[in-house]
Amino acid sequence: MALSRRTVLLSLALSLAAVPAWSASFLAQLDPDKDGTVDLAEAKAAAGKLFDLLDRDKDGTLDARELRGRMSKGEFAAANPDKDGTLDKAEYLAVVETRFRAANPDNDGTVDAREFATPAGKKLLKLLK
Ligand SMILES: [Ca+2]
Ligand SMILES: [Ca+2]
Ligand SMILES: [Ca+2]
Ligand SMILES: [Ca+2]
Repeated sequence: MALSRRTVLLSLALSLAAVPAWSASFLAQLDPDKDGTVDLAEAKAAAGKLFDLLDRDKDGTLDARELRGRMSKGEFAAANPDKDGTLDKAEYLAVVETRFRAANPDNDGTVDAREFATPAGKKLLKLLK
């Protein structure tokens, strides 16, 4: 009896831990001020961290290989107006800003959970984590 009750409590604890995955792990990284939404400054901060993480050779730029599918060829070309074959951080953050605006159709300055679930929101997310 005690065992099954313990099992129930354990699975309850596990499901409780799983439910706030959005707010706890997902938003915890993207939403340091914990207001439940991601503003442009937060998006850029997260994108900057991801940029450094993806820049394996630490040359300060991302090439298509380092981006590993986060952008299509066409998107990469559009994001790289100087055509040097790589994205520097400014170019990367410019794409983040464009995608942020696309993901925020209500223009309230933030992307919330509902907006992140849209195709535009998912595209933005690819550059944030
Ligand atoms: Ca926030
Ligand atoms: Ca690099
Ligand atoms: Ca470039
Ligand atoms: Ca919004």
